[in-house]
Amino acid sequence: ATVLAACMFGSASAAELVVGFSQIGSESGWRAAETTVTKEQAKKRGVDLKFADAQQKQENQIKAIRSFIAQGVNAIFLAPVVETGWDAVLKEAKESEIPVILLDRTIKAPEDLYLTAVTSDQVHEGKVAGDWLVKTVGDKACNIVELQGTTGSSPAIARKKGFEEAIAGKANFKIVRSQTGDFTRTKGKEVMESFLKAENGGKDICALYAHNDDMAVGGIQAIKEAGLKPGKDILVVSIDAVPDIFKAMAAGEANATVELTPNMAGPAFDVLDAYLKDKKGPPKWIQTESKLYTPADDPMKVYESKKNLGY
Ligand code: GYE
Repeated sequence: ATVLAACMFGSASAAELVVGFSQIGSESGWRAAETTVTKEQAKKRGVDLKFADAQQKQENQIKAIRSFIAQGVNAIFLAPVVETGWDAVLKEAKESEIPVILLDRTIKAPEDLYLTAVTSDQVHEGKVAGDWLVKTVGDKACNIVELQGTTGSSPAIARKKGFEEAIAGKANFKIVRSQTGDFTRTKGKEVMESFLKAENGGKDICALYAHNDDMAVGGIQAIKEAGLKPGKDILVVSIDAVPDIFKAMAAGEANATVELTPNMAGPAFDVLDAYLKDKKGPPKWIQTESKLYTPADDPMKVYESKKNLGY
């Protein structure tokens, strides 16, 4: 009777927006925070969020997108694990007139296949990290080992590019080892162990550059187990600004991190609302900020402040 009355008198609440979110996985503290914030944002805005965790496999993300299309969702959020291989499934979403918004990573695909990408400037992040190292080390010889993010992902490609721009033309800086640690602590530690063994027990390594803090934290563990002092014998610079990197900084074991917010969903929902109202396409890139933190920034105070940012 209530529903009938509501329909008769038109007081039925506006149909709830249904958004399908294909999330990469929970490979890092940053990604887990992004998931938390996205669910909080959906709840706050009265959006029905259909969540799918792909365990870092692209085929699972493609399956999830197809399922969202079959469910007839109003929009899809996609954090694309790698840059390529999305054209076919995004064409299917376009044919079903379901807008797709990319979160925190970009893809190589015709721009008409997605509404916009909400991401940080990942080349800039790598450059900020490299510039910090150059300023800190000066003209001393510095052999660098690099833990890359997930192979083929936009942050891994971009953060490598930006860092190399910062050390370009500086003969005393050299990346002597570079390998993916897949953005995880476990793999980061494992690969750093192999770097240490290959570089005279780590004595020849001046700095570790990790594309995210989780791999840096794994690397710090490996450096300590090799009997060296992370943050002193081997400088540690990374990206994300997750709470645990500030604990490492407070302990003198990490030296710098570049922050990006895990709240990509807030801007994404705002753009989606505007688009559904006026069907005007937003800019293809909604850029979020990056900020350098070092031990001079009261790390434990920053650590505490991260508690209400989804961490
Ligand atoms: O830096 C890392 C996560 O795509 C920007 O993915 C994101 C990256 C982030 O695994 O922690």
